[in-house]
Amino acid sequence: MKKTLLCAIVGILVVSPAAAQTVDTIALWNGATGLTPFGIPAYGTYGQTFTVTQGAILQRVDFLVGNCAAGLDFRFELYAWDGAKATGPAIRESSVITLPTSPLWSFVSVTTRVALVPGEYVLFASTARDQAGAPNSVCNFAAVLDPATYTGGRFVFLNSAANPNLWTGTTWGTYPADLAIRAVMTPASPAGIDFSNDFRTDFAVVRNTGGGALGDVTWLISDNVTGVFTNTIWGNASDWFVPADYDGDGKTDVAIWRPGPVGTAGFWIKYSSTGATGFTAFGQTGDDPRVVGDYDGDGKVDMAVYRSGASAGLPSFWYYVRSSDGMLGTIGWGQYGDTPAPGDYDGDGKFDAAVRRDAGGGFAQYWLHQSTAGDTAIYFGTPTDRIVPGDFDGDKKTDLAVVRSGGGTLTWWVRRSSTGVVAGQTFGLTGDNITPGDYDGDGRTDFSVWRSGTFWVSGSWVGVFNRAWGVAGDFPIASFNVR
Ligand SMILES: [Ca+2]
Ligand SMILES: [Ca+2]
Ligand SMILES: [Ca+2]
Ligand SMILES: [Ca+2]
Repeated sequence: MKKTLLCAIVGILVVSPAAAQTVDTIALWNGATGLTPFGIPAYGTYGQTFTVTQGAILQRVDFLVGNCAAGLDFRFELYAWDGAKATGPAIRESSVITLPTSPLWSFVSVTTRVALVPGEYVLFASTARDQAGAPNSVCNFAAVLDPATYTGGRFVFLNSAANPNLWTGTTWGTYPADLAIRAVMTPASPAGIDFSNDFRTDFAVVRNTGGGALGDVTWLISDNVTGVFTNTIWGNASDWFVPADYDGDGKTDVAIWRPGPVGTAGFWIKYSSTGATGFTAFGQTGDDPRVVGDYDGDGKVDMAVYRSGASAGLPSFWYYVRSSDGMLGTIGWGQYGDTPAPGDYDGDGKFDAAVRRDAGGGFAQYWLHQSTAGDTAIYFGTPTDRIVPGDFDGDKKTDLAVVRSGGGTLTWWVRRSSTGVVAGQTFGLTGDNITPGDYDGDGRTDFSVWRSGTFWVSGSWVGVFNRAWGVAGDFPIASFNVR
């Protein structure tokens, strides 16, 4: 392959502190240097490998390509990288991008939100799927001809012609350079019910396999990405299911809360990090344990219960065990008749107590006790809506969200924390289990329901899809804290 003249390149890899893993070699590009030929029919695949060291959400990819002898179509792809070639299925594939016949650079920006686990990946542009009927063309890809510019990866290429199978089927070529590319990444955060820490909610149901009101239950888990199936017998049919990441390894732990008198009631947790099991006496019959969350902000979910005021006018209390020091935390918030609706509404990493209160006239008011932003009350929805916890806009702040049944269908109403704007979307049927989670791995909670053995997901990135899992009568775990 030929290249343009190497010009002096000054500077170091630019890293934004707020997005620790962002890769940006465009900042070092001299405005002229490029690699060629990218185009049709040969050398149709140009890519850049890169390394993710901590879970990250790839938000956007920018690059410059142009100087095309003829217009052409290509797609941008994201795959895992095995050291020699792309591997596995596409993590993301863009729609077709068209380059004009032009002597100029085109700045291309591809928004492609997706959570990535630590590892090596390859971002590449390829004409392989889009060569039919196209004229021969040669383009230039902006690049930095110093392979030490970015040490987490390098420029790679493939003479893939019109055969995309070669992406994963043959060893790629290398050349000492980095593409001029900006891969904007932000830290990923747990995706609700995620037993494998890949930032995607898993498909999981609990089944009464023992039979009867006190029958043993089995947790049946299908990993979202790999499809690997695991089952765990844990708890019985009269327990409360409270899956959460109690040991802070990023993986949801199988856990139940068993009601009973003080000293008997408590949390039975199967810790993912060690496989050990533990019992902690906490709470008493009548408490609501579905308020578990990270109240002290140390990255571990704290065991917690909500204890409603006993009668009209009496206050409610939230009790939790601080995972940071084992001490009891107490929050007085809410009153008899309220519905708990906790979350991290101010996005400081600490769970906030919150309740919904019937405000009269068919209105509901949410009273938030935020750990940093303070107390506030917001009118939202009706007192009979189902409360759906989640971060639907992906700003790491819990959004007020409900599901309302009407006319045989479900409407999801979300008040985005980023804008305060309320919007509704119909998804699901009356009677479905409501199973919010981030199933498509873009960092945003998706609308999802489970119906007689099938999860239906309206992915915030990928659109509607479904996955068969479980049978009628099972309990989908993702609905454990929907009220
Ligand atoms: Ca904690
Ligand atoms: Ca908070
Ligand atoms: Ca949000
Ligand atoms: Ca999503």
